[in-house]
Amino acid sequence: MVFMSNQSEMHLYAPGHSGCPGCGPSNALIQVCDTLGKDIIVVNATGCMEITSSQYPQTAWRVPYIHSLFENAPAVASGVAAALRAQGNNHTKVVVIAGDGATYDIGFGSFSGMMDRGENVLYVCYDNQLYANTGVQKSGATPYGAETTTTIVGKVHKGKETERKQIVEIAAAHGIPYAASASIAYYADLQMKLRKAKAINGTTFVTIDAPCCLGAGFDGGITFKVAKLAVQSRLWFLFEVENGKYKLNFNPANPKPVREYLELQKRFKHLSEEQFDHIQRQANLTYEVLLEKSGMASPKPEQKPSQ
Ligand SMILES: Cc1ncc(C[n+]2csc(CCOP(=O)(O)OP(=O)(O)O)c2C)c(N)n1
Ligand code: SF4
Ligand SMILES: [Mg+2]
Repeated sequence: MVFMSNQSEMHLYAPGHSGCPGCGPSNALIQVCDTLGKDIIVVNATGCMEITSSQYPQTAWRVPYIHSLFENAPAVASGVAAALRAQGNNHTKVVVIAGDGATYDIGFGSFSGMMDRGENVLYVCYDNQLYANTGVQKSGATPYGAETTTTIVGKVHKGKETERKQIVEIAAAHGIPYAASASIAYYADLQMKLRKAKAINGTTFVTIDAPCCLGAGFDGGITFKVAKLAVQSRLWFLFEVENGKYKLNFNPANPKPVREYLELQKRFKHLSEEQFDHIQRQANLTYEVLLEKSGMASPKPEQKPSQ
């Protein structure tokens, strides 16, 4: 491991990990660790960010780190939080870091249990919308229309046939004090959400759009462009749910067409006009719903009861 001369300039997630050049999730980890600081203990589920960060005898983590399984990362984090409590330590934050496969699908039971118990843990999902580590299978976060090795494109099937799970809403429905959606392309917003989530004594959840250049099929040099366009075209939203109250943090009132985002990625190269239209309609609809939930929708004309 190479150490920099000026220790204060070091990222807490070190360069030299083996993520692909332009890897969105690796960048998410740099932003997460730098924002949360040294006083954390990371519990990492399996996935690309575990494989590329912690191959013995090397590690990219400059904070205490435990690798766990999909099925029990939130349970392990709950145990660490209990141990800290028993020691009278009320400053170190336990942070789960897990992919979308771990969060939406494989480890969801454990995640749900942790939220139900209200453990003092911050759960961060780096959402690359697919199972990257095992060769690009679909996850519950994979968007409609995307091609993966398990949502194939051929004569009958044209990519994923269902929509993404609404994971922030699902987390918020557990009654946790804070759930939020962020993006690697909006650092100030991400920092605000992580700091807020860290300060709360209870279970908090932040999911981060972190595009995977290899799995989605684009050049690693445009990862931030892809992430930014997702937000600008209303296919990813920056919002938070604090004690049940929704807030849209960035209002893409003059959106880019979804096509601009989709056409940058090979996983969408087969899309038909009908599929583009479907995705555009869904994006607009999700926006309207979020505006409504955030109390930002323009008031509807008064409806008179029929006589
Ligand atoms: C219980 C279990 N099921 C499946 C696997 C195989 N597996 C390892 S990594 C992975 C993909 C994880 O996807 P995600 O959580 O999105 O992380 P990413 O690889 O995208 O970073 C899978 C399916 C496993 N290790 N354990
Ligand atoms: S496959 Fe995707 S998530 Fe994995 S290291 Fe490469 S860019 Fe990152
Ligand atoms: Mg993933």
